[in-house]
Amino acid sequence: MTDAPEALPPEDGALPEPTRCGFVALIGAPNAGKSTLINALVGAKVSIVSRKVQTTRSVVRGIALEGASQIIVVDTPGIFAPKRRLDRAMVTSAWGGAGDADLVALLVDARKGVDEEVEAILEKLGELKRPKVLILNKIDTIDRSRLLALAQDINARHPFRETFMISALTGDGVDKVRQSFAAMMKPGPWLYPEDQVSDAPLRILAAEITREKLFERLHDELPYQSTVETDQWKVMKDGSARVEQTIFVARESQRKIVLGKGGATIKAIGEMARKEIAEAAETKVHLFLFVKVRENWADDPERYREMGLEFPRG
Ligand SMILES: Nc1nc2c(ncn2[C@@H]2O[C@H](COP(=O)(O)OP(=O)(O)OP(=O)(O)O)[C@@H](O)[C@H]2O)c(=O)[nH]1
Ligand SMILES: [Mg+2]
Repeated sequence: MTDAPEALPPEDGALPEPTRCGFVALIGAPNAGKSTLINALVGAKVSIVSRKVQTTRSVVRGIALEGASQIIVVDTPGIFAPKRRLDRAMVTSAWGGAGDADLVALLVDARKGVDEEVEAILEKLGELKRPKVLILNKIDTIDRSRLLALAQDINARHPFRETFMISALTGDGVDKVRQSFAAMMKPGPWLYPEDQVSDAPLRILAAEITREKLFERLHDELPYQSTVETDQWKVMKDGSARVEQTIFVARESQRKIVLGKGGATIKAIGEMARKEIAEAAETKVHLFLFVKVRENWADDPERYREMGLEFPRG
């Protein structure tokens, strides 16, 4: 005997399927494709993506719908051996996100296979008392035959409830993942309205979009040594938004790079960011970017609060 109402044939329409809801944490090494997958599952851009490692800094939640299920997908920073303070905060936040979830999905770059980073995550995964699934990503880049061997190898190290093979980039296999997640959610009411795709306020998403453009535009260490904050979001009489953001860098030389010759670089970054922020906000946006040198921003608790990260002491 259960309390759940019996399913009726859909034509009847009298009793809808009971709703389901839950949290799925996506974890994995940096660059595995976690943010690409969350965007594909949600069907909207909720998390920024780049070719570089360590793009995602804090926990980002995207909201996917499948049938009567609301799936809250938690994107986490890549897990790696942390060195700097910001690295430690990111990795702690990733494991924290996994510990709170109803289901943990480990994403592995199939082309890279089991390297040191994946091995370290697999070793620690046993401590996590949560149902777990394995997702092999980037199958567009490798041979099917290698894929099966990889799935077996990883499952021998840590048994997963299910294994998926997908390409988050092309969308191959993503629907199947969403459907399986939906079936694994517990019966219960939805936590977010039907049309909401992310729990992040627009000002946070806007700062992330500008950071993504910094990643795209600038090379090597610079993106890691910078952070972006939205200082002001003002709705104007005509409905448009005036948005002011500060890009923090660690040194004067970096400020020069971000500005570019005659301000050309910051102008290009601002133009790309403005377009995408306007899309996300569904209104016209006037974007003002400022670049400030804060030598020790990566050791400043205030910056961590803005990113939604716990400040690691010591
Ligand atoms: N070929 C291919 N590339 C992919 C696939 N999924 C993601 N990528 C690429 O891999 C790179 C990293 O993707 P992200 O989604 O930023 O990876 P992430 O795991 O969120 O990375 P961090 O936030 O740094 O931990 C980007 O260049 C993506 O376009 C895929 O299925 N196939
Ligand atoms: Mg990411």
